[in-house]
Formats: sequence, structure tokens, C-alpha cells
Amino acid sequence: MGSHFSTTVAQDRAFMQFIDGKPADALSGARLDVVSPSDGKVFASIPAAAKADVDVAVKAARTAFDDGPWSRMPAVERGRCLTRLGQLVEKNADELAALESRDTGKPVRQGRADVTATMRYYEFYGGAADKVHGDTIPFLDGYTALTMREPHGVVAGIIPWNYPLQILARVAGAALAMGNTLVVKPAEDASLTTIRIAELALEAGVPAGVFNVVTGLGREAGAALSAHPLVDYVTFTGSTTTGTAIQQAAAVNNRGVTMELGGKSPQIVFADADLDAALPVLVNAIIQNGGQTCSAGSRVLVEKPVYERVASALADRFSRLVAGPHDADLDLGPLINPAQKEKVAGMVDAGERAGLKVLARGSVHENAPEGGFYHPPVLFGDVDPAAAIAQEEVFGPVLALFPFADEADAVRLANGTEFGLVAGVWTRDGARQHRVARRVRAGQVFVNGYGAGGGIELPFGGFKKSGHGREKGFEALFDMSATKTIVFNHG
Ligand code: TXE
Repeated sequence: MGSHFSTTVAQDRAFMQFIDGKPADALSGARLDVVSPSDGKVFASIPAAAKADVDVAVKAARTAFDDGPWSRMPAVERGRCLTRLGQLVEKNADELAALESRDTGKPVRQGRADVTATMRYYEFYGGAADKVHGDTIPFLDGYTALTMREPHGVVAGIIPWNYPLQILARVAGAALAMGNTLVVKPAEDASLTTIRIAELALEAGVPAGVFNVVTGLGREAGAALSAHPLVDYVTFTGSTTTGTAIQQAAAVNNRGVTMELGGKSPQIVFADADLDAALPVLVNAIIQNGGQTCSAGSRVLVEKPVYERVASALADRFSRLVAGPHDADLDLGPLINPAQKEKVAGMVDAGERAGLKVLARGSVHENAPEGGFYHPPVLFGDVDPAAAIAQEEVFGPVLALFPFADEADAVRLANGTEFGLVAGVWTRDGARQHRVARRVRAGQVFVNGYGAGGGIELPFGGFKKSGHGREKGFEALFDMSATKTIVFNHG
């Protein structure tokens, strides 16, 4: 194995949680191993928080909210803290990118792109903090009525492992800009950069107790956090099943939630599309982060006259894709853990057993470490729209191709799953661009492009089982606050 493939960069390290401005071990002292998906080896550990740890963190956030100064600080000052956090992310970019890649297995160039986006999130929300304002409302004679946006209070953020830095940034950026305090529970598979960002937030001037991190298992630390009576609002990105459990837990306290759940996002390719422009985007939308992206373009619908051409061009590209360790920076990295690898392999096997046609399969690099969680990219053709691979989120590098007859057929297929997160429409016909973009049930529609996960400024969220509430952009600031109406009687 060449030096290019060495995966032992960082020193083994025992990471700590971050509570009330200080590093904290779990009260029980219990720890979880941190495994590199590239070689399956343990390289660090994190505290395994239980209910009692969550309680300490939530109480710290509660006190920081109730006693201030954060929630009462002029919005411009909060914004400056976030802007400084963005600058610190930039200053520590190499360290953060290396940590993110190692922890998640994603190729280092993806880790770097994630750091750039993270910096942008804090910059965007730093600038937005003092630009949210209410209305004055014409009311009865002798009255003045006005609205203002107030923070919810303590926000719980439960974060998945696929884009820890970016998803944390969109949650923390919007929540902190509005004056909330935070308790974050990153995924047990990828907690390291979240801990680092909380340290940097303190350095940027975010007061102790405002940005807390508890680490540990979802069913323990995550469940305790989502059910905690002192939490005012819960925001979650992850699986639809866990999202349902979290909503049920939050409902016991009647708390609001933002849910960013799974997807089965379609890209619709009409015969008049610029295929040369579309092809690399179609591939990238399912290969990025090994397909472990909520907005992955996992279905490609192609109009019949160009179906064979698109299928063979995609097959050609798929057969040349190579998976390897994060620091080899190949087309894609390993999957996050053995369970995810088994899930993807199981769905591919089931598809083949059900008679679905594999048009092409990429490869795993011959020098990839044995213990890594690799799965090659797989392209299925002529997929039955009722098949599991057509309906369920695989969360791996598996693309399903479907032929369609006409525009109505395309829209029906595109809308024919329980999800509705993102869609792509490829056509040169302007009127059709508008018609299809309007009729597809998805929170984001890209025309002649596809921005899997991209666009800090663009509101993002789902229809149907893909969730509710909106993150990113200015709109997230509304989810992260509540309207208060004040009425003065001066008659
Ligand atoms: O996700 P979970 P998992 C999908 C994807 C993947 C599947 C399983 O299809 O194959 O989910 O992945 C915390 N109460 N996505 O099991 O369970 C957990 O600790 C409170 C889509 O890893 O959703 C982690 O922090 N919290 C996706 C977070 O929830 C709980 C991203 C996400 O884990 C909890 C990830 C509980 N009972 C997976 N159980 C996307 N939409 O981007 C778990 N958690």
C-alpha cells in the first residue's frame, strides 16, 4: 500500500463534550470508540452521555437563556460573534477538513468543501442577525399593534453523521442569530468537528452555556434531549423513523420541531436537454458523499427517445468510478459504518434477486484497507417504479434509471414516492421548465442543474415524508423564532 493510502494521520485522542463553556466527560465516565470508516480502526473516543448528562447541558443552556446576556444582547453583537466564528472556521480550515474526512470517511476535497460551506453559514447568519424585524399592523382606533420575532429559548439540535459540520452550521447559525441557546447532540458516528466548533464558538465570543454539546447514542442521549421538558424547540436531520420518534417525544411537552428527513429525489431528463451538461451532474448527485446525502439524486427519469443514450453514457461513467479511503481522494469514500454498508448491499442484492438489471458497477480500489466499509457504485436500469430501490432511501451510491413517455408520465413518476425533498429538471423548453418545476412536489427544484445540499442562501426542506419546516437561507430564522404580537391601547 503506497503512502498515498496511509490513513493514520491524527493521534489517538479522547474527546470531551462541551458544556457550559467547559470540556466535560460523561458523569458515568463511559466512552464510545470512534472508528475510521476508511480502515475500520479505532482512532479516538467520545463520552457516552446518559440522561443525567443531558440534564446538566440543558440546564446550562436554560440558565444562559433566562439570565442572558445572549438573548438580550443587541442582534448586531450576536451577529458579530457568528461572523468571528466563521473567520475562526476559515483559520482552522485544514484541521477541520482533516478531522471531518477522517471521522466520516469522505474524500478530503469534500471535507474541504464542507468547511467552505460552514464558513459561509456563519458569515451569512452573522450578517442576517440584525435584519429580522416585525410589522406594525393597522388595528382599532386608539391602538398600536406590532409584531416582533423572539427566540424560542433552548433549542435542541440532533445532527446526523453525513455532513456534521454543515448541518451543525445551518442549525447553530440560525438558532444563535435569533438569540436562542443550544444543546447539540451530534451522531455517535461523527461527533468530532461538532466538539471543535463549540470550542471555537467560545473563542469567537459566544458566552459559556450558549453552545453546548452532548455526545452519545441516539437512543440514550438523543432520546433524553428530545424529551427534556426544559427544551423549547427541537430541530432534527436524519432518518424518517427517528424523526417520527423525536416528534413523539417533543409532543409530550408540546414543543415545536423542524424535521429534515429522507429523500428519493428525482432528476427528470427530457429529450431536448443538454445531455453533455446533464451527465456529470447526474453522476455527481448520487456519488457525492457516497450517496449518503439526504438530497442525493437517487432516481433519474429519462424520456424514451434518449433513454438508451443516457443509460449507456451513465453506465460508461459508473464503470469507471472508484471508491477508496478518504485521504486517497478518489471518486467516493467508504460508507459510514458496517450497518450502512449492509443496508446498501442488502438493497442491491434484493434488487438483483427481484430481477432488476444492473447496467454498471464501479469498483473499490485494490489498495483500499481491508477493514474499511466500502461499497462500489451501482447503476440499475429500467427499474420498476414499485421496486424497493425505486421507493426507499438507500443512502448509498446506487442510482435507479427509469424511462418515461411524456411530461405527464414524468411528473407522475417523480411524485410517485412518499418523499419530496429535491428535484432536477433538464430541458431547453422554457414553458416546460416552469410547468414541471411547479408540479413536482419537492422543497427545492433545480432547472438545468442540481445542487445536492448546496446553497447556504436557499431555503431547504421537504414535502411529505421528507419533513417539515425550512432550514438555510433567511427563512430558517423564522423557524428559529416565534412571532410575538404587542398591542398598545392609548385611546
Ligand atoms: O439515522 P438516525 P441512522 C437515513 C439513511 C440511513 C438511515 C439510518 O437512510 O441509512 O437514516 O441512519 C440520533 N432519539 N439518514 O440510524 O437514527 C442519532 O444519534 C433522538 C438520512 O444513523 O436518524 C443521530 O444523532 N435521537 C439522513 C441522529 O439521530 C436519536 C442522515 C441521526 O440518526 C434517536 C442520516 C432517538 N430515538 C441518516 N435515535 C438525512 N436526511 O440526511 C437516533 N438518534
